[in-house]
Amino acid sequence: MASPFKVLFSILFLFSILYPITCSIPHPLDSLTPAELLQVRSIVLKSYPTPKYKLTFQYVGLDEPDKPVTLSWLSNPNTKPPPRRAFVIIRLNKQSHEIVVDLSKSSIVSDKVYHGNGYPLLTIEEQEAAVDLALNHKPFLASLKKRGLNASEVICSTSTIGWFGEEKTKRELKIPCFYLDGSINMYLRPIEGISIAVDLEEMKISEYKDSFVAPMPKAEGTEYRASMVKPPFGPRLNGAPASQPGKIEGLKIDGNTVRWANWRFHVGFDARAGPVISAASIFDPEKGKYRQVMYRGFISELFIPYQDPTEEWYQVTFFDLGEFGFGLTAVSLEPLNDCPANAVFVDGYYAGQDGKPVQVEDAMCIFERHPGDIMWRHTEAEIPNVDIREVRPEVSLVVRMVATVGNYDYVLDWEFKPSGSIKFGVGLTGVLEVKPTPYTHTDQIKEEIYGTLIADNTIGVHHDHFITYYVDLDIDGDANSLVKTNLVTKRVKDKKIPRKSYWTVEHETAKTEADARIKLGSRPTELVFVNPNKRTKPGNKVGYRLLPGGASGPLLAPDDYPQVRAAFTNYNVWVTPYNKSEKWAGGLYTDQSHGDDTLGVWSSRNRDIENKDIVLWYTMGFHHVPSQEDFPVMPTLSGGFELRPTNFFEYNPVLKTKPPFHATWPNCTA
Ligand SMILES: [Cu+2]
Repeated sequence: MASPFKVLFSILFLFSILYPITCSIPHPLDSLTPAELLQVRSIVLKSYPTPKYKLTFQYVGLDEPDKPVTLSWLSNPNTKPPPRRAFVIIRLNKQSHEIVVDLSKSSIVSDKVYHGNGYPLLTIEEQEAAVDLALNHKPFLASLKKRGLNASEVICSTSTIGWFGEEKTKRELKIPCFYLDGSINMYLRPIEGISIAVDLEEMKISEYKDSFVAPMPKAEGTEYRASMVKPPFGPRLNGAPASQPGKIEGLKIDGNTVRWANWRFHVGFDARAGPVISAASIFDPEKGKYRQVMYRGFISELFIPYQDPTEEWYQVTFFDLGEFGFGLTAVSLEPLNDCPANAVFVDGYYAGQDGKPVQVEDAMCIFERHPGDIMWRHTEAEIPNVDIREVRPEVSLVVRMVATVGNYDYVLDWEFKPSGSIKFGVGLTGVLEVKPTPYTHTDQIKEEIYGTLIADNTIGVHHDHFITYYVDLDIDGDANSLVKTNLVTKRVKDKKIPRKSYWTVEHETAKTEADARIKLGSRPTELVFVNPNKRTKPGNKVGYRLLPGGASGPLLAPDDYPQVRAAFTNYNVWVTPYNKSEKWAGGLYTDQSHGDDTLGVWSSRNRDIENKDIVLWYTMGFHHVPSQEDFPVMPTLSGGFELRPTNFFEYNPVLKTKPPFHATWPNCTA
């Protein structure tokens, strides 16, 4: 029998390895806690008591302190943190109210009615209520009967309606419906030809049309559950090598501040953005201190215009963050499969429509990635009688969240490398949005079908995914500039030299916002964000450069309504001066927005951006021509970009990393 001490010790040990998270002093950028969400609710309801007022909480999030206040606290975290405030959007009497709540004083600081275009984030509850209305709508039940469909096998979802030049708009949703009947892959079984709209303010059906009966794609072949798929099977794949669950040597999570290797950063969770990374700094052993890299980074918008301009489909132009929210659609991660064994899991909280906190268990994971790559190496074979081989394996720390927005799953990774790089990764997987068709073979098709015939009676509709990141870089301080390092070809002037040409660099500092609207790939340029006030010993300006991923731009006409609303995708790179209110590239009120509050509009003010506190907006784009491999569930398609130190350190920052301790390699010849 184990001694009580040993048992206690074992429990404590287990606790310490499973929970490297400790609580400490609050950080000014901490997301609102469940207790704070409840406090916000009670403060707002005190002003608008029920049942007299019928209000809904559309968004509740941290109203972050002004940046100088946070920076001042970060430079001396032992001082009292600034007062906690919340930013709230409620709907009340068909109006959007913007309310700022001071939690320390339990009071409302401001309460303004928004009179502009567009509507706030949709709540999950109002979407569910809209779906329920449709499912109980008698004409809809009659339409199902006419098609011979069993109502108990019908599942409905929600679809936003966009804006197409209407002078007056109503807060409405469309309700697309699907037929299970032998499948759980509902999105591949749409009931086409029926249009249902719901007025969210009146909470009633505002339009019902049954225009035509379309074929129903078959259920066969749509299964993806391991327990249900039929042979022939693929190979059984190996899992990652075993490691202790939740155990990462050297990882320390203090409240929401993560320390690992030479990195320190703060992790937050927002109903709209999902993960928010703040105050990312890297330790410089030569300077003996942490140096700032990024003040705040998050995904600002995700625009998905479908390319089928027919009556039934033209409205399908989603803005997933501003309409549905990445935090609201965050899903619980599955240990070992969504995240490796060493992962530490973090819950997320948002306010439900009634203002009460909703928990997303294991919404984010933090894990060490061992990709099997080489961080750096060199074999020196030229020196006689000396055997030199130095190798360091690559290792990084990843913060991951998955947002499942209806049919699509987005894997969002923030990866920190000891070399100083930050990699921003997105993986697209899940189920395609499809349209039924009578066709079963491409030879039958004599018309434009706006997609690919990916299975019998099933068109995977063409679409794009444009993901826009907000990255407030503070390279070694907040005054930064964008320097375009243009690579230019020169002729050799010296006639005695047989070489005719070479390339060199010409530096061009972006003075105003117009200089920093960049379509990637148009010319050979390195985009370097520098602190012009800090130089290395040899005199280079300290900086970070952007390593873009595959770049795509919009293909819609600039005057097309969805593109006017998504003008922030017109360039892959924009740089704006920091402005606390400019966070959401498609505008704060994105649902049915008119494009009058986008990054494109802010940038047209052409403000100074040289040696200023600046923000990088990066848009990665995917043009998605569906293929059969995307059916019935799509293998992950990945994209991303990287910010990499460039003359930030005096020399290779991972030169002196110590090689890891490896488990003894089995010696088969012994
Ligand atoms: Cu896609």
